[in-house]
Amino acid sequence: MNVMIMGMDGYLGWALGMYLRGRGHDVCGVDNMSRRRNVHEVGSWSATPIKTMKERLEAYKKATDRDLRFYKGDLTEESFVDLVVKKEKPDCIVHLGEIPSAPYSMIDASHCNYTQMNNIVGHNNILFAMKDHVPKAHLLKLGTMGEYGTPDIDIPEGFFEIEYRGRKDKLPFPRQPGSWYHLTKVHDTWNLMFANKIWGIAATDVMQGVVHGVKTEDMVNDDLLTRFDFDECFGTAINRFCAQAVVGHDLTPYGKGGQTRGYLALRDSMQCFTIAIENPPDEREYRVFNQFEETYSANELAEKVSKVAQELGLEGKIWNIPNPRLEAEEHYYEPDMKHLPNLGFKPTYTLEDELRITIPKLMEYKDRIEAKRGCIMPKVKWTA
Ligand code: NAD
Ligand code: USQ
Repeated sequence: MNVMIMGMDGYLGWALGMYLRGRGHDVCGVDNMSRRRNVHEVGSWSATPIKTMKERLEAYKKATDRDLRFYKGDLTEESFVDLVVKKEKPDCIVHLGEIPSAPYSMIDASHCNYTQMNNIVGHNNILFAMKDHVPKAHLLKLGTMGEYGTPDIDIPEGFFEIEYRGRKDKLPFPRQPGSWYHLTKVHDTWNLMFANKIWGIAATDVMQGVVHGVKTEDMVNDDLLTRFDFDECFGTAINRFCAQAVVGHDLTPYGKGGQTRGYLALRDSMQCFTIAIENPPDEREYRVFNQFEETYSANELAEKVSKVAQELGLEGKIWNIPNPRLEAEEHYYEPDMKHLPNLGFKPTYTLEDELRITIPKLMEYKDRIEAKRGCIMPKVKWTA
């Protein structure tokens, strides 16, 4: 299959490009390298010393004798997106090319607007280019479990049956996102459903939980590593806890630490994407997959990281600090996850398995985390 990955320089995109190529797909990618700039802007860098895209492509060729094609460009530029989609005519576009940080979008008006413009406009440009050049292709679009928020009832996969004033319908499940970033994903969802309705674009809208870990089997040497962030904006709680443990910083669950999310190992997220790509939706179908393996609260995560850190001779002390975010710190969380297992997905890596790979790998790069220690404690406040 001819697969185009939007956001191929990113945490997931680089790992996915190699994974799909290794399975025999023809893979090309697009990126504007903005993740690198945005992390630099907040004063940090990847704990893993990632190579430039040119070096990555050369290292991949050297290690495997396989090629990946790459286009540097911005998805918010309509003519660029039109051109690459027209040239490549992909069977499937995996859209990972958005700004993924909730705290970054909450810094101020310009970061909110940058995130919203980048994500919503880039996605719309892909939809229009698909309509014009590959109307029968499959769009695998990355949304987030955070679109649903934390309702006090079970969370279905996208839609639910509802009875209201004696009548029944199947409707989109209510979205209650918790940041300007998470809102971009909700806006994308409505735009995607509309494009599906009017143009019949076949789509898988993936509501993905937090992905963690740093290595996949394709990263046979460190020139092929993917990025791993630990600053307050681009580092997720679990990746931050791992980096914190490595440099002897206290692990920082926010507030009461009861905020619960779905988690998925990087290596298993490759399996999920591949299942979705190789089992495309029917013509004109719009489907939603919730994508995660296990659910944990921030406190439970910190305890797991602390346990593995201690096995490795690190201290792993936990310190619940005041929560800079506005969010439920104790809540019900019971999302469904049936569609991927129905297509054959089997979780293979537990959170602890992954931590036993991630933390030792980070220990090799302890100096890089230490050098940016000032980026660990949160400064961005959700409320006025
Ligand atoms: P990432 O920032 O590492 O990767 C995104 C890539 O897209 C970056 O390399 C960035 O430079 C590129 N990009 C952004 N805007 C672009 C534009 N306008 N034009 C071209 N390239 C652009 O993020 P990630 O962690 O790999 O996440 C990928 C996607 O998955 C995002 O949409 C994110 O919201 C979603 N997601 C990620 C997670 C997670 O835990 N990593 C969880 C749920 C959903
Ligand atoms: N948290 C802590 N301590 C920290 C950092 C975060 O307790 O040091 C807490 C947060 O308050 C939050 C939870 O951990 O309650 C998750 O935060 P996070 O930064 O790990 O993840 P989040 O902001 O939700 O965003 C991440 C990705 C995003 C993706 C989302 C999936 O950055 O791209 O969309 O996870 S989900 O969480 O399911 O919405």
